[in-house]
Amino acid sequence: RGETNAEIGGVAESSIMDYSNQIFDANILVVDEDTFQAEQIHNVLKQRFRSIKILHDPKEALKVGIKDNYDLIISDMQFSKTDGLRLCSKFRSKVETRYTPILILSEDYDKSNLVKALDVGANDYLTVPLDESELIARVNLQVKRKRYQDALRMNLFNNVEMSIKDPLTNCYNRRYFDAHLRNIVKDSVEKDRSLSLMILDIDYFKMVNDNFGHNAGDELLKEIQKRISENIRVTDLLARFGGEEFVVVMPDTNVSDAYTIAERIRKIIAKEPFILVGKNTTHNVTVSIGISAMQRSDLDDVKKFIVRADKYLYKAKNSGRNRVVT
Ligand code: GH3
Ligand code: MG
Ligand code: MG
Ligand code: MG
Repeated sequence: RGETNAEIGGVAESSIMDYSNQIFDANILVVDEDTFQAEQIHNVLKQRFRSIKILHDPKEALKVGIKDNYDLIISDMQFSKTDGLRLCSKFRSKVETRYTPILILSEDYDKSNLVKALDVGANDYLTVPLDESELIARVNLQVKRKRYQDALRMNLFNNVEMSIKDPLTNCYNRRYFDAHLRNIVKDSVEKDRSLSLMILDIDYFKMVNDNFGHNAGDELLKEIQKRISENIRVTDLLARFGGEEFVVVMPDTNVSDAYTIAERIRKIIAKEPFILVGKNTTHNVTVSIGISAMQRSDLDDVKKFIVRADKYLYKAKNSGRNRVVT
């Protein structure tokens, strides 16, 4: 009955069986129509856990449980208008409470109901009359498991973020761009829509590093990224292409619209001097931009799409910088 240590991924047994006077940082919701029983649970748990909320109405509990972030929900099996199983499956069907541990309280040892409870997603159960130390042990177990799962989820999320985002500017990195460009091209070809690509390179960026230091250069890169992202659509893909080069892929955008967008970005960067943090000065920065229009044949080799934009960027540099070339 219940869960073993193996199932919770090696959370130490000592911590589960820890009955010291320590208060755990847990937020627990108790749903029980029986005010006496609810009070009894409250009295036991309040000595061990930071926050216990008691609700008697299952409807209200559903609302509150979804709105506030609980580490554990303890629900009675019987209610006058519904039953604990239904409440449990409702919690499971909501994204906010999909992974919230649920403990079911059963008035008597009704095996078929308990099996059903586990079936609809309850994590564990307790039988009444309640045994104080069993209540604490089972609540402890679920709270620890929740902590452990949250940590895993967070870890996974961070790893995915790290592999596709550039840590300095927080926009997509080259790896993400390379992995997605072909799909975007394919999609545009299939839908017979236009697609444009711009490469933006900061002019004389080496001078910023040389004159103001690498940190100032980094701050400037962040500000450039900010100005670009503020002037493109959410459907456009912005990525850091190289050290001080950015690339923007713009679906449903022909060359002349892309030129308009690029000119807007160029002007916004050239017009407003950059504040160099800690240097007590500002610096005027310009960028050069090359734009290419997607051709159906780019699907054979999407590098050609990038190479064309890069050629125009080179032209922009050679014809005086601070300009857009298509
Ligand atoms: P232009 O493009 O106008 O020809 O001149 P530039 O000086 O910008 O060109 P170049 O490509 O030769 O130099 C780019 C410089 O960008 C070199 C490198 O030190 C700097 N850089 C690249 N990545 C970073 C970064 O992450 N942080 C900082 N601070 N500098 C970087
Ligand atoms: Mg460069
Ligand atoms: Mg360069
Ligand atoms: Mg440059």
